[in-house]
Amino acid sequence: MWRELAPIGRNAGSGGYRRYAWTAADADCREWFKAQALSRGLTYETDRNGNQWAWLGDPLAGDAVVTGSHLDSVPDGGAFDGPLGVVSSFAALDELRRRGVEFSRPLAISNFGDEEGARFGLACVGSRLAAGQLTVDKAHQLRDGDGISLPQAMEKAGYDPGTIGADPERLARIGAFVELHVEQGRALDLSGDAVGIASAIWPHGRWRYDFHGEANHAGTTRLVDRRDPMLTYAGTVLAARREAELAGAVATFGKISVEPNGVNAIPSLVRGWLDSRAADQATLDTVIAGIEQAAKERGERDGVDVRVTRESFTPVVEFEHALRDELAKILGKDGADVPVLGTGAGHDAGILSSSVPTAMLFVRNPTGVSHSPAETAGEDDCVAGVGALADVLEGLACR
Ligand code: HGY
Ligand code: MN
Ligand code: MN
Ligand code: MN
Repeated sequence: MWRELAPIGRNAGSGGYRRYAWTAADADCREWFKAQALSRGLTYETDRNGNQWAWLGDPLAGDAVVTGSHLDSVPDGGAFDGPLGVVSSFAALDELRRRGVEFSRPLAISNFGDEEGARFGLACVGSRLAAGQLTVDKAHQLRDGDGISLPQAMEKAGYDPGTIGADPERLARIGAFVELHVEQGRALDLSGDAVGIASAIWPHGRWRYDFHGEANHAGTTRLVDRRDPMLTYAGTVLAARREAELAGAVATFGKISVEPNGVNAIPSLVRGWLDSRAADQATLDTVIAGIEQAAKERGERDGVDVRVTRESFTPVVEFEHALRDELAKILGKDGADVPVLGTGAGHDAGILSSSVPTAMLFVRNPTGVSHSPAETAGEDDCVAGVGALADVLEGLACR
């Protein structure tokens, strides 16, 4: 399985992945998913939002146990973030068949579209649409860097964008969703465990900062006469680091666009995108307010107008205790003490938790590095993750 998936969308130079929503690489990943489903005799379908499902049992019966994740990536992302969950789901089903278990509930494996939001700037588009957390209007307004809208991209990829929207009936037929994911941090490496259970997802969001200055000649404009937005942007990046350190949170300006973007031109406009996350809402609010205030004060000094737009936000997700405790009981059956850990990374399981009991399993990441070609996970740990997922699915879906 892994060998067929690994080359798709991989950049030979960096070794990272560029699997963006509704692109050729995404189409190849979808073809891979469909082939895995059909080769196992599962009922394959794509839902109104382009999410993929592979069913064992009646998709309409209800109370299904679903597992899966996503196959898309961030720019130059790693091999495991997303794919490990999807591959482990198929491998866990193979394991359950080897065990000869009898299923008492429908089981499904899912691939949620556009989880990373790398192309249109909003994470978890497929699951947000399904859960009614992204309106059709807002979805139609999403544009990529070339000005192509989400509906246009879907259409070009052969999907009818006219059907996108909330899918409450589908979600109502799910009794539990369990997502396995490579840990994006080092908690399991530090605790010495191969697998852990998620407790919560930190609240996190994305804010667009527009720094409006005055275009001018880089070589002839005196420093005192400049209204240089790049200066204000740079001061804001430093303020973001300072505010996050003070609060024990995280804040990242990872994306920037400059107009006119000429080496010898003072920019007229600098746009910076802030990703910030904290263990609780109050802390996040403090950090965001502090960064905005610092940006505006700096803007006053530089003669630069600063405008801030919140582009997306995901409130804290506390995974449902009953399901989480059931996983702990299943995985702790031989007395093993399964670690429970929080995460700053967003996931489809977090979005779906508004409509469905959801839980997450994490697999050890020996370096903690993610959203990078250097992301890795040990083979033994991946096998342990499949075994744990198979145990969980057997405990939840089999007699
Ligand atoms: O940004 C995130 O946390 C997720 O990987 N989309
Ligand atoms: Mn990710
Ligand atoms: Mn992911
Ligand atoms: Mn994620």
